[in-house]
Amino acid sequence: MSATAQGNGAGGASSASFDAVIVGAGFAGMYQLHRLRGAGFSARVIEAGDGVGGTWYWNRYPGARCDVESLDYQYSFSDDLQREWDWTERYATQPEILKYANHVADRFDLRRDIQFETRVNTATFDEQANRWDITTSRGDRYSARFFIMATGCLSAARVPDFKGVETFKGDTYHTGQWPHEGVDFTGKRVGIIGTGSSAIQSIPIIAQQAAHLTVFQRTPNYSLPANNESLTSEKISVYKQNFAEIKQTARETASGIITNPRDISVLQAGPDERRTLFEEGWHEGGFHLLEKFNDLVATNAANETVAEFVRQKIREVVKDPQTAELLCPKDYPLGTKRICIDTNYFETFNRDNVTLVNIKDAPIEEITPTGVRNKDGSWEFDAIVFATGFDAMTGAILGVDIKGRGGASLREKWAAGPRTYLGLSVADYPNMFLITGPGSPSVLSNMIVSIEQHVDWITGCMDYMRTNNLATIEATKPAEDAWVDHVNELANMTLYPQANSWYLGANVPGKPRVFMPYVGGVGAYRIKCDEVAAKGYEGFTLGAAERELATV
Ligand code: NA7
Repeated sequence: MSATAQGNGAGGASSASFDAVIVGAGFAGMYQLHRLRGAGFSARVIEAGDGVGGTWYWNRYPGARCDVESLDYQYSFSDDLQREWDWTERYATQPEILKYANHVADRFDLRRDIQFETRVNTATFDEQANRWDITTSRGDRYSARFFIMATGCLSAARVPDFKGVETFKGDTYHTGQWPHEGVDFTGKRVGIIGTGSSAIQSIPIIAQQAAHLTVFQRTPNYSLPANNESLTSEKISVYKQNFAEIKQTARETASGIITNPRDISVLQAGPDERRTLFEEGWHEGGFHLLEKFNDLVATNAANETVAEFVRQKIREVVKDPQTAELLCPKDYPLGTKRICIDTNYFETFNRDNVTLVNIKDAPIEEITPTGVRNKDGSWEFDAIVFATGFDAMTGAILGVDIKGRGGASLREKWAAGPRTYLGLSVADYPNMFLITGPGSPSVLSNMIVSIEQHVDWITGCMDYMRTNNLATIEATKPAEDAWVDHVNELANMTLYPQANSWYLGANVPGKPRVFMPYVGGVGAYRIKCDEVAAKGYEGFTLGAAERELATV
C-alpha cells in the first residue's frame, strides 16, 4: 500500500493520504508505526510534543520513575534491541526511560514518519470513501484508511477547577506537564496539591530543596517502599539470556509481569506467619508484598490484614502520631486505587520543613494571589505544584473531535461512559482502533505488554483486510454491548468499585462513574482477542472493498 502527499516540508500545512494515521508517539504509537512499516503499510504519526516518549516525555517531575521494574518495562519485539540496551536500576528513572524511547526511535528510524508539535483536532469518517479525514492544529488535512489512537491512558493532565487559580502570582506547575529545563525550588515556599503517585515520588525530592513544603491531602494512599537498587551485571545477563522465555511467560500472566504468589489464604495463617511474610514482602519492595498470600486483594477480610500492616508501618515511620494517622488510608481497600511505590515518602513527613494539611473535610476554597485558602486557614507560597492527576483513559481520546457513521460524535456516544468492543474498537466508528483503550486491561497491566498485544492484533487485522480485499471493519452493537456488560460484571466481582479512583473517573467531577479497565487479566484477554481474529473477526462487521457488507 502507498502514501501520497502534497504540501511543503518547511512547516506549512500539508495534505496527504496514508493507510493509517496514528495519534501519539509514545510506546504505543512508535511500535504501531514500526509494525505497519514492516507489514508494508504507509503511516504517519502525529504527536503534540517535540519528541517521542509519551508519558515519559511529559512527566518530568522530580523523582519520576516507573512503578514496573525496568527489565519488565521494555519492548519484547526485537532481540537485538533488548541485547544492546542495559538498564541501570531496578526502577528506571524518567530520564532513563525517555532515553530508551529516543534510542528506539533512532534504532528503527521512526522519526521520518512522525510529525511533532502537532495536535489532531478532528477525525471524521467519510462513509462514501470509507476513509478517515483528519485535521490538525497546523491546518493539515490527512486522509487515512485507518485511524489509530495511541494517546495513552494518563495523558490528559488535569488541574481542578479551583476558584481563583489564574490569580496566583507565583509559579504553578502540573506534574504531568513539567518544564523540560527542570525547576529549582531552593529557598521557596512550595505548596503541593494531591498525594497520588506523582506527588508521592516528587515530595521527597522537592522537600530537600524547598524552604518549606506544604502537602494538601484529600485521600491518603497506600504506598510501598521501592527498595530501589542498581542492577548487577549478573542480573541483567541472566534476564537477557532468558529474555524470550520470560516475555512469553509474562504475556500469559494477569498483569503482564511474572509474579510468584504463594497459594495460601492470609486468613488461614497465624499472626506470626502473617507478620513474618508481610515483613519479607515489605523488605523485598515494590509489589512483592501482595505475593505473600493468594487473597490479599480478593476479599475485604483478607485485604484488611495487609492494609493494617501498611498502616502500622506508616505509624512506625512517621514520628508525629497525628500526621501518621492522617497518612493512613482507612476508607478503601488496598489495591483499589493504584498502589504507589516510593522512596522515603513517609519519612519525609519527619522533616521540619514539611507540613501535611488534611483537606478531606475542608476542601480548597480558593487559590488566592498569594497562596491557598480553605475554611481552616490560608497558606502563602512562591510556587504551587498541582499533582492532581489526569482525565484518565478517555480524556485524550475525547480530546479529538471524532465523528463516525452519520456524523455520530464519540463525545456524545460516551457521555454516560466509554463503550467499546474489547477496548479496541467502537460500534459506528469503522477502521478506528484504540490502543489500550477503556475496556482492555491497560492500566491494570504492564503497559508495554498490553501495547504490544494490541499493536500486533491491529496489524494482523489490517493485514487480513488487505488480503481479503476488505474496506471496513467495525464492532457490532451487540458485541459492544456484551463486552461492556462483561467488563462491568467482572469489575463488580472485585473490590475495585469500593474506592473513588480514577479507574472509575471519580477524580473528575461530573465524569460518569464507570469502571474503565478490564480486570480479566492480560493472558485471558489475549486469548479472547486471538479467538475473535481466528473466527474471522467475530463481533465485527467486515465491509468488502466494493462496499458490500458481509456480517461475520
Ligand atoms: P492521581 O493518582 O490521580 O493523583 C491525583 C491526586 O490529586 C490525588 O491525591 C487526588 O485526590 C488529588 N486531587 C485531585 N483533585 C483534587 C482536588 N480538587 N482537591 C484536592 N486534591 C485533589 O494522579 P498521579 O499523577 O499522582 O498518578 C497517576 C498515575 O500515574 C498513577 O496512578 C501511576 O499509575 C502513574 P483523590 O485521591 O482524588 O482524593
